[in-house]
Amino acid sequence: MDWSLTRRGLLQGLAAAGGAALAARTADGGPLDRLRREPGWVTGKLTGAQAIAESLKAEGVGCVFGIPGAQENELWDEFKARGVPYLLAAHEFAAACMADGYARATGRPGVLCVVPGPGVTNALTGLGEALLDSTPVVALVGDVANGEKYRPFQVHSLDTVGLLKPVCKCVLPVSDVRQIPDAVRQAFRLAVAGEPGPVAVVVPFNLLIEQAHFHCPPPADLGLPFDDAAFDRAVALLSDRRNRVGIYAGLGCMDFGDQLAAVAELLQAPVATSVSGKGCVSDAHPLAVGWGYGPHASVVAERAFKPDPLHPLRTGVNCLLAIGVKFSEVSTGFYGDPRPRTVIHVDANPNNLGRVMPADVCVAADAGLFLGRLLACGDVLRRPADVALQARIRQLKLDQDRHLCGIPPGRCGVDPLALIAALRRQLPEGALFLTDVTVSEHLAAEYFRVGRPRTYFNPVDNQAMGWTVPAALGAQRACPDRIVATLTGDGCFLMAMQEVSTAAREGLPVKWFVLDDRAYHYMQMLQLPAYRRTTATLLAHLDYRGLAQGFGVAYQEIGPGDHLDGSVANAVHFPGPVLVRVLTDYGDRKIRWVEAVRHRFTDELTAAQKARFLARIGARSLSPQPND
Ligand SMILES: Cc1ncc(C[n+]2csc(CCOP(=O)(O)OP(=O)(O)O)c2C)c(N)n1
Ligand SMILES: [Mg+2]
Repeated sequence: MDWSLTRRGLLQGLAAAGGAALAARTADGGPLDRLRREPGWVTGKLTGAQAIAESLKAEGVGCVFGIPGAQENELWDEFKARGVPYLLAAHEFAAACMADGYARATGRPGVLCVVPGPGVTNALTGLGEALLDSTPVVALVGDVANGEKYRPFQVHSLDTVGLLKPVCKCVLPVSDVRQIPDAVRQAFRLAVAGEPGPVAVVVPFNLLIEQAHFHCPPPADLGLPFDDAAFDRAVALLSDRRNRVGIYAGLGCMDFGDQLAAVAELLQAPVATSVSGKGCVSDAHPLAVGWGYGPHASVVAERAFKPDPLHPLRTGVNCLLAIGVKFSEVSTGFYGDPRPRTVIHVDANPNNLGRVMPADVCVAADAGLFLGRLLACGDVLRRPADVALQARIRQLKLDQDRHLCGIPPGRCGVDPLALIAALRRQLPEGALFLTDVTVSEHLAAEYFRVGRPRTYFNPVDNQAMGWTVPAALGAQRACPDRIVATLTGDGCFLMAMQEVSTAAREGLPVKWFVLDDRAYHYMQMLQLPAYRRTTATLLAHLDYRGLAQGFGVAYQEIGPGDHLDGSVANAVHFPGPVLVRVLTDYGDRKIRWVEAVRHRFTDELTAAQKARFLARIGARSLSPQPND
C-alpha cells in the first residue's frame, strides 16, 4: 500500500467533510490521529509536560540548560523520556548565560529551564544580558499552582511574571494546558523576530500533569520588516558622490557578512563594527577597519573615517550608514562616536532608530533584506575602487601589527595586551573567543582581529561579570568541534567559577584564560584618577592549581618568564577543559576606551561638579591617600 498517498487522500477527505472539527474530535490517539502526525506538528493526547517536550523537539532544540526543582521534575523527566537534550548547570545565572552563549554561537534560540522563586531570581542577570545584547533565548519557567489548585503561601511563590517582564522581550503566561504548544512555539518565533531577545513561557506546575488532546501546527513565521519609502531616501543619499560613506555595522548584520562586504565594495566605504558586530565582516577584508570609529576604539577605524593627511583635499567619512546597530553606551565609549554630517540608520527595531545618533533617514528594516536590496541597486551605487583608502587601511593595520609585536615583557606579570596578541596569533580562525567584564575587554575589542561571524562574544550592555565562564560552555555545547577560549578577569571568574565543575562533568573542553592580578583593575582604573585612591578592589589569593584539581580539569600557569605563544598554544590545543592562570601585571598600560570615556564624562560635568572633583583631587594629592 502507498501509505503517503492513502494519508493524503484521507486528509483531503477530511477537509472536504469539514475536517477541522472532525480532526479536533478524533485527535485522541485513534487511528486518524496516528495518520495526522505531520512533521513539525504537536499532536495526540499528552500531558502539559509532554506537550512542552514535543514542542521543543518540533523546534529542533539542541540543548535545554537549567536546574530542575519540585515544580518541574515532571518536565525534566519528559525531556529524558522523549530525547530532548539537556545540560544541568550549577547555578541559574550560569544556565541563562549558557543559553545565551549557545544562541550567540548559532544564531538560534538558546533554551533555559528554571524553577520559580530562586531559580528565576538567579537567572535574571543572565536574561538581562540577553535582553540588552539582543540575544534570542527561550526561558521555560515553572510557576506555583494556579486555578483550582491554587493555595496561599506556596513555596517559591514570588511574582514570576512580574520578575521576568523587565528582563524579557516578552513573557507568555500559560493558564490552560491546551495553550502550551502555541505558547512555547510562539516564544521561538518572538525570540528571533525583529531585534532578537529573551522570551519567557511561564507554566504553573499543575498544568504539567494535566492532559489534553493536541493538534497544533507550527506557528507562522512573523515576517521581516522593510520600509520601502525610507529605503528609497537612503539610496538617494548613498548614490550622491559628494557623500563619502562609512559603514557602522552591528549584530544585526552578523549573518549577512557577504552582502555587507559586497555593499562596502560597491560604495568603497570603510566598515567599522560595534563590539557585538565584530566578525560580521572579516577583519582581513581590505575595507574592514575594526571596532568603532571614535577615540575610544580601534585606531585603524578612527583614522580611516577621518580625512587622510596624505590627501588633504579629500574629506573623511561624511555620510554614516549604520546597519543593525543601537549606538549603546559601552560600544560607543559613552556615546563618543562622532556624528558625520549625514546619518542613515537601519534597524529591525523602529524603537532603536535615531535614539542615540540623530539620523537623517531612519529605515525600519531587516539588515539582510536592506543589504540585499542595496545590492540590487548596484548600477546607481557603484563607485570606482578607492585605491588611496585601501592603501591607508592596509598601512594602519600594519602599524597596529607592529605595535603588538613590540610589547615589552611585563615586570611582575604578563601584560594583558601581550596575551591578547598571543591569543590572536594562536587561536585558529574558527575558534570561539569570549571576553568577560575585565578592563581588558576593551583591549580585546580594539586589537583582536576576527575572521568569521559568530566567533567573538562579549557581554556588552549588561556587563554581567562572570558571563564568560558559563557562556563558553553553552557555545562549546553548540560547537563541539571548535576551540572555545575565554578572557576572564579574576574577579569575574570568582562570580561563576562553579561552572568549571560542569565542564569537567560534561567533558566540555573550554579554555578559561584568567587574568590573575588579585584586583578589580577595571575599578582601580576608574577610581584612581578621580579619587586619588582605590576602595574595595582587592581580591584574595586563590590557589588556582588546587581549584583546577578540585574541579577535575587540567591546569596551566603563564607567568612573565614563560614563552607566551608556546604556553597559549599548549592550552588551546589541549583536548580537555583547561583552567589557565595568567599572572597579570597591568603596569601602566593605557586603554583608549578608559581614557576616552573619562574625558567625555568629565566634559559633561557641570562647573560646580568639576570644582568639587578638582578640590578633592587637589586635597588628596597634598596628603597622599592609602590605596586598598
Ligand atoms: C555583577 C557585576 N558586579 C559589579 C560590576 C562592576 N564591575 C565592573 S568590572 C569590575 C571588576 C572586574 O575585575 P576583574 O574581573 O578582576 O577584571 P580586571 O579588570 O581586574 O582584569 C566590577 C566590580 C559588574 N559589571 N557586574
Ligand atoms: Mg582582576
